Amino acid sequence: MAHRWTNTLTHADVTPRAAFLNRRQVMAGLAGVGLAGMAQGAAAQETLEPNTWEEITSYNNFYEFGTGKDDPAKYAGALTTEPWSVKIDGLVDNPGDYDFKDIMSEMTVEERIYRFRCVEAWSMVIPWNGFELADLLNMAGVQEGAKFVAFETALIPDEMPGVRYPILEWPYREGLRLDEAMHPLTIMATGIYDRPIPNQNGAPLRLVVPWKYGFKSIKSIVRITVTDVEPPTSWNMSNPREYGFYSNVNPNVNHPRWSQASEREIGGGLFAKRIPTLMFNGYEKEVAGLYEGMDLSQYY
Ligand SMILES: Nc1nc2c(c(=O)[nH]1)N[C@H]1C(S)=C(S)[C@@H](COP(=O)(O)O)O[C@H]1N2
Ligand SMILES: [Mo]
Repeated sequence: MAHRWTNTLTHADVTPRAAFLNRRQVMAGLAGVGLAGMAQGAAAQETLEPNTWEEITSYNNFYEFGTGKDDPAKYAGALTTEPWSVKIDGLVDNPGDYDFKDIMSEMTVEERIYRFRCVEAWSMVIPWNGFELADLLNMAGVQEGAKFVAFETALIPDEMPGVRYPILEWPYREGLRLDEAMHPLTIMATGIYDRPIPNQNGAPLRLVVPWKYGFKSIKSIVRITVTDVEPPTSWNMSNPREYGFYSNVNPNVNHPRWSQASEREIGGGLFAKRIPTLMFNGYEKEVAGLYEGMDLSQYY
């Protein structure tokens, strides 16, 4: 039975287009609501040129559709994203199957643009539309004793040619510590460039955690579980030495098989330059406090 909210927004709450565009220019490059005033945001705005729609939607990792960078663009179109529901369960006051449309009617997505750097072996800047994961978790009502949040991607073998291969244990799984999940930079993305998020990027909703490596950003989410134990994650299960639970961007902690001190910018063509990897992907000021006192080479 789908859990339903009353939509408290009226037409007057919708931001007029002109104000919205103006606000976009004013808004800090690294985030939307709540973070616009940050000094680092102003600096980031100048340097954070978003990649093109073409770049963002044609070079993807979504192994359920194959391991080639162009497989998601080729095959993810077959994924049925409507209707879509997200099960929220575990240590919450209001567990249930939440219809994606109901979630969207409750969130003020159109007001928010998060222009985040996303890195792994390559880097892009993507102008996401979405809302803070905290808003969704607060709606579900996180209970006392909760410590982690687990996520699962849809597993639809008929529509996902890649899941025939046991490259990862399906469904794709990810997890965050509760304080990471509640941080305002942790978003649920539902759009790119003011358009619905394309299937290859994780329609209809995917996680974005800009200070962590790209693989933490789980796509096409169907389940969110609030729990008191650290949840298993797909990449950690497949190779625990190479992929830890935290996976924070950190130039000082190398992947066992390659240096993570620099990354290649997508969009630079043949001569794509390598740029130095920044601690926490440039969001150190905002998130370093989450890890105070932790040895990040042990908790990688
Ligand atoms: N379900 C699912 N989510 C996933 C992946 C995947 O294979 N399956 N790949 C991850 C990896 S390795 C990366 S780098 C990012 C890529 O996101 P993008 O294609 O939007 O750039 O998605 C992450 N989310
Ligand atoms: Mo990745």
